[in-house]
Amino acid sequence: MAFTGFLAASDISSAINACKAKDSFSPKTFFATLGLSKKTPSEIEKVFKMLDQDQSGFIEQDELQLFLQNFSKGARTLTAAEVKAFLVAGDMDGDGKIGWDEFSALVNDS
Ligand SMILES: [Ca+2]
Repeated sequence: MAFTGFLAASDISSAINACKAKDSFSPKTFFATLGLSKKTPSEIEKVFKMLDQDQSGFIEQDELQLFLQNFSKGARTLTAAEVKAFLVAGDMDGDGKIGWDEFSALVNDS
């Protein structure tokens, strides 16, 4: 898995398991469980680039929906309500997607 180098597999499974139930996902809780805010900016950027599957420079809604599957292939997709809440938490300029500065602010706030 792409993240194995700097994220502990046990932290990834804890984070995934904590939001198994639909509508239980919280980006801040997820990032906190991963310990992502303690990683270096370049490591956090690697995670951002992985989530930005089409390399557009933004994490769009379809990519947010598949967010968990980047960490664990068998994970569920996020519900429409969770995608919306993710944007409320992270999309500071209201353009409907999450850019690098917004992602890094969200991670450092978790
Ligand atoms: Ca994108």
